[in-house]
Amino acid sequence: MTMSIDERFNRRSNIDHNGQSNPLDDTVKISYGTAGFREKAEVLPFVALRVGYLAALRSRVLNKAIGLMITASHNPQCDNGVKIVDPNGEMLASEWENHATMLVSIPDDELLREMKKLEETLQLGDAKEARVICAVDTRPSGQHLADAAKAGAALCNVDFEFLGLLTTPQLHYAVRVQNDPAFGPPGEDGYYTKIGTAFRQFYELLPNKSSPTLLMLDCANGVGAPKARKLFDALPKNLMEVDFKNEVGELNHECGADFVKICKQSPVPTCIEGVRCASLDGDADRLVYFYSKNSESKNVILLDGDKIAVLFAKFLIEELKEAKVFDQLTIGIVQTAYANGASSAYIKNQLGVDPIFVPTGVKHLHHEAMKYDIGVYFEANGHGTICFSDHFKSLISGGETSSPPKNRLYWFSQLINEVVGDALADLLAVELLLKYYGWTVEDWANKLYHDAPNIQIKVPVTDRSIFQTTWDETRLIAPLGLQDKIDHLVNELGAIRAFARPSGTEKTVRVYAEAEDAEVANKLGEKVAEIIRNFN
Ligand code: 16G
Ligand code: MG
Repeated sequence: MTMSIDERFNRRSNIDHNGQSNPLDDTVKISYGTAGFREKAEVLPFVALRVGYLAALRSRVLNKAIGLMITASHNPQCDNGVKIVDPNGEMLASEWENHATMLVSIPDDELLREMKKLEETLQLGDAKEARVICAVDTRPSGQHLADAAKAGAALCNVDFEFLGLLTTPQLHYAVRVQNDPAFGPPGEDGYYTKIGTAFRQFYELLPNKSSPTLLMLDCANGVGAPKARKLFDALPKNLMEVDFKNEVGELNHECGADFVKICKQSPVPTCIEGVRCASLDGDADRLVYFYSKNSESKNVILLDGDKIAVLFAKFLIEELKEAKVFDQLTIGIVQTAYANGASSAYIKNQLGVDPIFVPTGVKHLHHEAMKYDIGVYFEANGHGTICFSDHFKSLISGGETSSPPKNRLYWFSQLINEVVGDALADLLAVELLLKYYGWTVEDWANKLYHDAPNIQIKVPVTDRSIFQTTWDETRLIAPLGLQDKIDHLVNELGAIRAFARPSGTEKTVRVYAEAEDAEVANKLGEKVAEIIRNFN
């Protein structure tokens, strides 16, 4: 029986979700940011309900499964977030971000009217495949928010499938295979099967199968811990030796990819000198590597997203050249303003590809990367992946469709989670390439390029919206005069560059400074931070 929207809305009082009321006053605006809505968990139930409704609406419009991930990634444990995953496993289409922002910005008494308006404009039909697939990270608030989202989906009469704990990339995968079964085997186990098989097949093609060396894995006390264990359990024994750290404890507290990247320090517990270490973030879509040269010090040598991008791109370009298909494909390497200048120079001068720069946020990088047959994208913070076109896929399989081709390029592309940056898939890819090149983590750090000294500083601000930048985020256009001051400082100190941009996820302005000398970079960063602080 088809229920009218009034009936559905009135019935909601029977649903026990505690979440429909907007607790925010009119002065507080929250918008669908770089990675969905992110706030203190206690204000989010009404957001989860409305976003659950919107996800259901989108699934009815497209007659496909839509994903809903409840996570605040690397933010503190007390925060949470809600974001929608589109049917192909990618980020929500930008025109729907506006619907999302509008829906969560209105008071309760306008909600029904706006829902009616949306439903009228979008013309809902009979949608048998419509459903919302939801997962949560390990935050204590996750279950409650998932319940509120379920109540939201019920307002649109759409089935809600709760998959429980998953990494963000696993939820993206689940949504994609639900809508496109050819993408891989279904479910969480299907995910392990797909990337586990690709790992094993690539491993078989390695020229040198030396015994494994220890990897210390910092799991940020998050969902990556149980999921990485399951993944490694699905791999053949004796191919990897992993020491799991930070599996249980306060999420992201003094550990995890964001902490290591920003502080350039070893997470607690301190890593052992010379041992290859990797950190995941709270929802396991970011990965950085590091190692310590001196156990007495907390400082580490960092191998961030740029280093991973360069490693992947170098391998792909070499393989394409060897397979004599390099000239038949387009390759793009996408970075943001945070990419270390030395990585961009290496990509341009050594790999022969002009890097492309886009604003922060996976959606921008992914969108750009999709324009190429091979689109490698990474943010310096460790989020990234590679997109492969159909042309690439048919070229490397040489027209063979009955059995998978026996080449490294094919299995590498199968290992990569091309719908979104995936720390676990990227980790296995890095591990294989280090084996392939016969490199230690130190070789990887030293044989490609050395990072230009740099610093990132977070400056808390009361209103980040007054800080506006150019599209590529390298220059401030408002408040007027601030960029001139930054330019002046860069010149005065003889540094390379500095920029300030408002965060899309926190109430801060982020300052980045780069120079040939670490002291100069630090001094420049501090001075720019001071300018922002004084303005606030
Ligand atoms: C989110 C984005 C990440 C971006 C970061 C920037 C996704 C899935 N994640 O984590 O790409 O680097 O926000 O945060 O889009 P910021 O705006 O606070 O600097
Ligand atoms: Mg994350």
